[in-house]
Amino acid sequence: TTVKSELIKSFTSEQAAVHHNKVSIIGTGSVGMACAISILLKGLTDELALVDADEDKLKGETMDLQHGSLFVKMPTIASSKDYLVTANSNLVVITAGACQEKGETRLDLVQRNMAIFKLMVSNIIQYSPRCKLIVVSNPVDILTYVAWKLNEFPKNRVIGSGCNLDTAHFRFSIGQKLGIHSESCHGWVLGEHGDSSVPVWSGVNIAGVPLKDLNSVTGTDKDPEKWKNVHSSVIASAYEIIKMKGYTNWAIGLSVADLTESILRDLRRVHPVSTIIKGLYEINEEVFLSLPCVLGESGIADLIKVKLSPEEQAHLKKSAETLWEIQKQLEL
Ligand code: 6V0
Repeated sequence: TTVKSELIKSFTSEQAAVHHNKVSIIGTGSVGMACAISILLKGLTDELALVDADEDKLKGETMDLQHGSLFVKMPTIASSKDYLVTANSNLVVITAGACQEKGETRLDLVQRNMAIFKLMVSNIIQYSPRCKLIVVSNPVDILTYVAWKLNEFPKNRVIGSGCNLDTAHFRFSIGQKLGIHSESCHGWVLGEHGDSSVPVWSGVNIAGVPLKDLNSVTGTDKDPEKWKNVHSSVIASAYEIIKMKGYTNWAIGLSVADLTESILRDLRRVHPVSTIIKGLYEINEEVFLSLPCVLGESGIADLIKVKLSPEEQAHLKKSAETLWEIQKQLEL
């Protein structure tokens, strides 16, 4: 006899483990783990699987998380280098990727990440053919395209985290200027994640009051209040944070958990995420840019047709052309 057999009387041998809300995270770096903890704390999943190429890091992160089980309602947390651990996932979040090396061009980095994605995405699909994918790794719009293109994944199930973070930061900064919580400051940053994102100033409003109705030059160079700087700081801050702490992770983790909630709970909330934009806004290239998307259990269920100014539309078109210049050189 053992202590366990003395203490516990076995009641059934039936395996009842039917998981409906399994989430897998590929890459247990700073971003992957911020996604993991944010998803766990929201209680969104009944099984979490982690995958990383670095086995020591993977094991260390998994054990560290598991030891906190006492304090939150932690589901099963499994991890392995082998993608079998991700089998039957409802949602897979990709945060793995190579970092830009000294002297390496953006194209070289994309090409290197593409090789990683090729293997990763085919493994994910093999074990979870019905899953939704959220791509976080950078350059996110191009890698979302790669994930879609390589495997002919249905377009509704490949989602780039895109401008979800940029928009959250934009709304936070508007809130800081007004003394109002971000949730009540409405506005959208669309297009390419990062340096060339497009703030849609015409839509920025608080309680239905558009800031542009109060001053028509809001967001332009002519504005004496310089609201435009709100967007410039969205672009600059990633570099600033990386300079100070080496990486960014908390806000992206929280924002991915918010997307996860809409998908797993089939909420049909609207988020600015990266999707194939071909055929809209006179864009004819197969590129992924952020638009307001309705997210639910099918992934991207619908798109919202935002009315853009001619300048905003031209800006999107230019981003599309820039991305396509890179994408057409990729050896898929
Ligand atoms: P990190 O801390 O270097 O983590 C990356 C992880 O990926 C490491 O643990 C690696 O071991 C792992 N990895 C590398 N190759 C493979 C592979 N082939 N298979 C499995 N695992 C692998 O980076 P960090 O977590 O800081 O960032 C991850 C990615 O997120 C980067 O590409 C960032 O640029 C990107 N971000 C995207 C944001 C967005 O808004 N879309 C925001 C922040 C960061």
